Amino acid sequence: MGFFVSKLQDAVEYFRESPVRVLFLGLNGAGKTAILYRLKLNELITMPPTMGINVEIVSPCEDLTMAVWDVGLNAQARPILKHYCPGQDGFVFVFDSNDLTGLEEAREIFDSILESEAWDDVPLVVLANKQDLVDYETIPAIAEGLKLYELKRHWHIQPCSAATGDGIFEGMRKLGCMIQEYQKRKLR
Ligand SMILES: Nc1nc2c(ncn2[C@@H]2O[C@H](COP(=O)(O)OP(=O)(O)OP(=O)(O)O)[C@@H](O)[C@H]2O)c(=O)[nH]1
Ligand SMILES: [Mg+2]
Repeated sequence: MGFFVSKLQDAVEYFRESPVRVLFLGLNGAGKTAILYRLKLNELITMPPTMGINVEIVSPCEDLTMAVWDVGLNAQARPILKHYCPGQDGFVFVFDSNDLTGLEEAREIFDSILESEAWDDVPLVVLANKQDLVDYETIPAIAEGLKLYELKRHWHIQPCSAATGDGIFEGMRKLGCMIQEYQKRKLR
């Protein structure tokens, strides 16, 4: 029991001091990089399509530091995606809520990534981005299209907009809590 409590304390300390590793994935143009820089600078920064990886340390709230890997998903990158999975503590899938025609392609990428055993039970947050551009409820359609209800892992879907900032910090704080729970489960 004493050993377990001390392990738990170590995990909480580790979580406070070291950045947790989070991987951002999603179709091209979904808004991954815009979200990353909204988190980092709290403004909308427009960047060219990502040709490699952006890595930034961000702090969505006190006591939570994340090393975010934003991977550009061009055709060459897709086959090697699974190599980014090992060692990640959380996984964010960014989806453009204003383009529901992308759901099928997104689901294919989603399936190919989730096949990787390296994901274990790593928690997932889906950021339903670009909510500033839609005037109807898109969350049920996105959850259905990505078949989130069939997943066996812990997941959460968060409406958000990198343009206005709405929902971004909430989504990442939720992911932080889910990662903390995940790390506790791993110690049991
Ligand atoms: N209106 C609106 N535009 C957004 C939002 N998020 C991103 N954008 C715009 O969408 C475009 C693509 O955003 P990026 O962040 O570059 O998308 P990405 O997912 O990083 O794309 P790749 O690097 O090609 O994979 C840019 O013009 C952004 O300014 C949003 O919430 N609302
Ligand atoms: Mg990008």
